[in-house]
Amino acid sequence: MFNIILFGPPGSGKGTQSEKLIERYGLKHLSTGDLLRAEIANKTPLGLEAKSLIDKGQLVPDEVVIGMIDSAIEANAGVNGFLFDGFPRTVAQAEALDKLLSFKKSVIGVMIALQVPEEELIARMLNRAKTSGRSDDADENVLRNRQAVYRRDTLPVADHYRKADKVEEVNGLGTVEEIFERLTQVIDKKKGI
Ligand code: B4P
Repeated sequence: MFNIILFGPPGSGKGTQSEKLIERYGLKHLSTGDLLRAEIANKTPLGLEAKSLIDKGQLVPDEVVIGMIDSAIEANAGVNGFLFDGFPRTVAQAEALDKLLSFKKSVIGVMIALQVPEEELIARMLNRAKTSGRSDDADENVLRNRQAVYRRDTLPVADHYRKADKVEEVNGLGTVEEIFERLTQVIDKKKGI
């Protein structure tokens, strides 16, 4: 198994690039954002709790997302590898993920950290709000809060994987194709292709 974490601030293009990467490498895409939005669409109790936090730009509790990822890993035994998108977002989630993978005798192969300036992120998400219907994209105050939460709670996750020499930084500015090309170069090198 070759497992990848696609890391970066909200709006950095993780979801966009994940769609292309899973096709290229035959990976199973696990996006906690998508899993949570499915719970919200189905109006489950978990979805209702998650929606009130997401709409304020806050993170959903660690135990909730760790439980979702645990079930998803169990449900996908035998895949080539996982592409984790939007997870882990806290150091506690990273430690839990390392443990879940070790039960499967596996590890993270690489964490790719997309680098995008904050003003570009805000512009992208305000633009996405016009068509996505996502309430967490529509209000600039919420968008700024999501970036602040990222800096406070999520950036330390990169340090966690830096200690294990797993982090590769990639410029996230440019066309979707240009960025995809940069990502595949990093992954192919790591996989020894
Ligand atoms: P996510 O669904 O992970 O959303 P995201 O960070 O907004 O998006 P992403 O980086 O994937 O951006 P995208 O490709 O779409 O999280 C949503 C919320 O769920 C979180 O705020 C949190 O509350 C909760 N949550 C999720 N995971 C959690 C966890 N593990 N723990 C706790 N809470 C959790 O790109 C954004 C826009 O840019 C798109 O419109 C796209 O078209 C555009 N774009 C992409 N690439 C571009 C490019 N190269 N140039 C110009 N525009 C581009």
